[in-house]
This record gives sequence, structure tokens and C-alpha cells, in this order.
Amino acid sequence: AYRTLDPAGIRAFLAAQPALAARLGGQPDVWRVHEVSDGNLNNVFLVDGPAGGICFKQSLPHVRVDPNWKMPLDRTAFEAAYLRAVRPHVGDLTTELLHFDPDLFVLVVESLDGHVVLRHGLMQGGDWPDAAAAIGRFVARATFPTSPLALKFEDASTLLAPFARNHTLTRITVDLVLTDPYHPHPRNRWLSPELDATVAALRADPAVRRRVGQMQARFLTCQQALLHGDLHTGSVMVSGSDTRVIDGEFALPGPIGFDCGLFVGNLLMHLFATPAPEGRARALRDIDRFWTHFRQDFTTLWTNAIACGQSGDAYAAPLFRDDPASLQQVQTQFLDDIEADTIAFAALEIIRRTTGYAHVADFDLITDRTARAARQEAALRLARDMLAEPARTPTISALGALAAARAA
Ligand code: SR1
Ligand code: MG
Repeated sequence: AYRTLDPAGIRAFLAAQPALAARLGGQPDVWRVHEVSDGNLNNVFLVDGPAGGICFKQSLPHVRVDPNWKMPLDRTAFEAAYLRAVRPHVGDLTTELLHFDPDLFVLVVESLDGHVVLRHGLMQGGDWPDAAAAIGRFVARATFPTSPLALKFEDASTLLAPFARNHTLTRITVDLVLTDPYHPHPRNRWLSPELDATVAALRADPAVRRRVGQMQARFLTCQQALLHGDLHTGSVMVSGSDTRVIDGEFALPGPIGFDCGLFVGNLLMHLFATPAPEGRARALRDIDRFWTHFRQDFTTLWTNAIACGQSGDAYAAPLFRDDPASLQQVQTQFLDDIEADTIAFAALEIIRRTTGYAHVADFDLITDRTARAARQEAALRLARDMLAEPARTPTISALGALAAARAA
């Protein structure tokens, strides 16, 4: 029977799991249980014992930050399934799943002691030069092996079908990311009336509307691989050169550029929000590193799979094994298409995090209202151009150059 566990309940729950209790060590009464809930949806606690620590996460029957918004509990089940699916491919670029309880919807993963949330770290002026490359590798290694490029269609279908039923959180994405910001909706909000005219112009722009509709269709009809589904800078934890992707509860089959676009969009928002020139330079460097490493890693995985005769039913090895020129051409086209999706989804992420329900601290914690509105407006104008005038940002490299000029 489901109940939301408080610290005493968490201690009792962990004490009843021999492997978890052994990992913590000592007796339950010496375990330190402290809440670190940060996201919008779930309760999260870190538990430390004499021998080690764990991270405890539990679904609530509502949105954590809005108890009136009721919600089914199954999201931690999808996060557990996502970890099981991708961890063999990404290794320590994510966390180890230690336990899942299907009655209490409790997920226990390894504790990332000493790590910080990338968004918070960047906002404090920190620099993790390896992080963006690691996220590029993560996306390549989580998506290529879960796509029909690497799998026989029967295996891809079996793997992806359960995630296509992640209806609750996919509905959130469809509404909050892909639809609500483009029409009047009570969940929308923006912090400064100075943005009213920009928001109105965005909604009135037929070219924006057409492109948003196209990206809605892309998101819902292009099931290229298993996605993380919410890969913003708050879903990444860093310590030194160690980079981990967390929070895979939004996992779904979809276009690979969605994961790429959310990450790039959040780096772009950091770029526009940060006043320090060196912080802006690092954001541009990280966008470039992310994309370069994603593209390289994805292409290498694909080339190796073809060479070993272990590729899937899409671009099947018998057609391309002995034709490297054609293989290179189809790879370039496939990655170029992901690049275009990435740029468009990054724009949607900027717009929804500025004018929709769920914002980002990078912008919202700017206390000078005039400065905040000016930076948000510049980001929104860039996002508008990324959607409505794609010829201005045909590549990630061109996007970086235009963003650098607009954010300066
Ligand atoms: C009600 S959930 C709002 C947002 O929080 C999550 O992190 C996702 O980004 C979602 O869109
Ligand atoms: Mg999250």
C-alpha cells in the first residue's frame, strides 16, 4: 500500500532491505536522513551511514511544488526502467540503480556525494570543462544502442514499447513544452510585464506556429531511440571530471534531437543569464563540446556496429558494409537532421522556460527586473529566429556565433 514516507519511515524502509542497510552500515538510528528535493515532482532524500550513503526518491500523488495538481505515481517506475535500459551502455555517466519498490514507488540509487547540480554550479561561476563532452557521450551511448540502427526491429519494439506508455510525464511535455506557451493558458507565467509584447508577437507569428506544430509532430511520430526526456542542466550532477545524468523519469521513445535540444537550450539560457564574459565564453565552449562529442561518438558507434555486422534493421549492415562512401553520406544526413531538431527543440525549451509554467533559476534569480527582462527578451528573440528563420542558424556552430553576438 502506497504512503508517502517521512524520515522515520525512510529509515524503517531501508532497515528492512538487507543490501541497502549493509551499504549504509551501523544501526538505523545513526543514519542521517536529510531532504534534498529540488525538482518539481518528487521527494528526494540523501541517507548517510557509517559505511556509505544512498539517494532515496519517492513519487508523490501530486506535483511536489503544487499539491493541487494530482498525478499518478508511476514516474519512478519509468526512471528505474530507464536506468536498467541505458546503464549497460553509458556506465558511470549515470547512477547505479540499487532498489525499486513498485508499491511505494521508491527508487534508490547510489549517492553522488560531493557532486553538485550542474545548473547550480554554473550559476555560481563554476567550471566543469569535461561535463558537456560527457553529456554528448551520454546521449550518443544512450540513444544509438536503443535505436533500430543498432537493434533488430523486434528488439527495438520490445525495448521501446513500455516507454511509449509513459503517458503522465509525456503529457506534461506535450502541454508544458510543446503547446501551452503558444496560446493563453492559466499555467503560463512570465516575471516581467516588459515581456508582454514579445510574448504576444511570438504567439501571433504564423512561421513560429507552423514550426512548433512541425516539432510537435516530430516529437510524437519520430521514435528514433529511447530518450531521457528531460535533459536540462538540473538533470546533471558534476564533481571534478565525474559527470552523471540523473532523473530519467520522463523517458520515452522519440527524436534524438529532443534530448540534445533540451541540453543546448539550457546552456543557451545560462549564456543569456550570466553577466560575466568568462561565464558566457564557457557556455559557448560547452555547447560546442557537447555537440562535437555527441556527433563523433554517435558516428563511431554506428560505424563500428556496421563493421562488426552488429547493426540493426535501419541502414542494415549488408547494404553498407562494403560501401563506406554511402555509409558516410547517410550518417552525415542522419546527424544533420538531428542537428536541425536540436536547434528547434532548444528554441522551444527557451520559450517554455521563460513564458510557461516551469522556469529556470538562471533567469528567475536575477534580481534586477530590468536586466532580467532584457536578457530574457534577447533569448526569446533568438529562439524566435531559430524556429521561424532556420537559415540564420543552420548548424550548432552558426547558432553559437549568433547567440554570442546577441548575448554580448
Ligand atoms: C510539472 S513538471 C514541470 C517540469 O519539471 C520537470 O523537470 C520537467 O522539466 C517538467 O516540464
Ligand atoms: Mg527532473
